Amino acid sequence: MKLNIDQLTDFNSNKKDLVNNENDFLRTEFSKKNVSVDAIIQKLADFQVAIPSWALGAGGTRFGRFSYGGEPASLEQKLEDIGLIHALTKTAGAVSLHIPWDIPEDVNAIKDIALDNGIIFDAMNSNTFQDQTDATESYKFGSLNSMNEASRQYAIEHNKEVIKIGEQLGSKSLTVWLADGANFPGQINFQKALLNTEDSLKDIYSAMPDDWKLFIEYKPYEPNFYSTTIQDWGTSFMLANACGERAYTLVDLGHHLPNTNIEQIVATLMLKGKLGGFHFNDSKYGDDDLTVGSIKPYNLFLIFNELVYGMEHNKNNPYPAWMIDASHNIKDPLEDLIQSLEAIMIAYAQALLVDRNALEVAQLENDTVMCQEILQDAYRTDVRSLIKAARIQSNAVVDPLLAYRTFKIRKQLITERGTKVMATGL
Ligand SMILES: [Mn+2]
Repeated sequence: MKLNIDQLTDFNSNKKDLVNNENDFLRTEFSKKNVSVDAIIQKLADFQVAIPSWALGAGGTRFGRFSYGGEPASLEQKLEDIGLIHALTKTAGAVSLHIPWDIPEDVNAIKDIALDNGIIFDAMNSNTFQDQTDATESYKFGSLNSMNEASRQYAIEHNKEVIKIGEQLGSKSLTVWLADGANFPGQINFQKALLNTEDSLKDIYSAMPDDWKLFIEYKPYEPNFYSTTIQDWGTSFMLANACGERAYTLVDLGHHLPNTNIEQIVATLMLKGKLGGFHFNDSKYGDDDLTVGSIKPYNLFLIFNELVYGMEHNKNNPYPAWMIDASHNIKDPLEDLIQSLEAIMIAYAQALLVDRNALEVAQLENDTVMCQEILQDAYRTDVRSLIKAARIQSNAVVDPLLAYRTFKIRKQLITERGTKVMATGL
């Protein structure tokens, strides 16, 4: 199914004046602080977040999976679903594919559907965390870190294959996340596992076209519960430096131990020009894959505060590749993604409102109270009308979730696809 522009325009009618009135108030308030509300609206309108192909169906836990009706059964349908979110929000103009779950049968047909929906192909994701049915080598005891040379080469070749598929689609980057690690002390030799991983990544890096980037994701635990070979940002940073200048660290919000200061990690990486990608989600205990901003919205704001500072000051850091990395076990996946995009835009808008000149002065004067006040003044501002204005400017709808329900999109998808379909890979 596809939404037409008249439906969207009708939905917005009568709402423009209200949005303008709310923003006039913010314009007056923030012009006193030399913050341009209209420049912020433009930045919000330009902001695009990639949707991963695996977030469009119902995910599961190791205990079970509960299907959601109307799930996309093919890559074509996944792109159509992202097209729906993008039409409503104009913030989801990119897809991140997962190979082998999303190998296109007809590359040109897939490119046409993406183009038709205004979607570009962002980072490609390889998969060496599970054995496929036709696999000739196993990843049970590791992939790029493996002591078994045949398994390691098999994993390297898979990544090279992913690069080839990505090239055909117009992608410009590869994200590598490894499940490699150990469940028990003594199971692996830490040094040999790390050296193998470095050698494997260098081999993959050398197979990338000159205009491609390599993103190296890290995670402290899970699926292995004793050690992970790329456990933290420092290990990822070290590996990225070993590979070369187009290799970067990727930060995933859920891949940290509780209470880790993620905003400081972001600042450190951007200072060194090595923050390449960023995955959004939220969590209470670990890699919970919950909806962005649903648990720790102030933390998300503090992280965005560093991202905004880095984007303004660290010209040696590339523009980060943004992606939502979440799994939806009980919610409608499309509604969850709309909620996630809303939370991302809110945190970004609040970070853009920070009075940076005043903050710098307060920091120099060691006025701790005022430093806190300046940040919280931005955080406590209701920025939803700015996001609405950005959406009006981009021909999206002012309230995507309400529009999704008003247009009965899930009901139509169930009618088209049935209740028992299951997305590939899930
Ligand atoms: Mn991730």
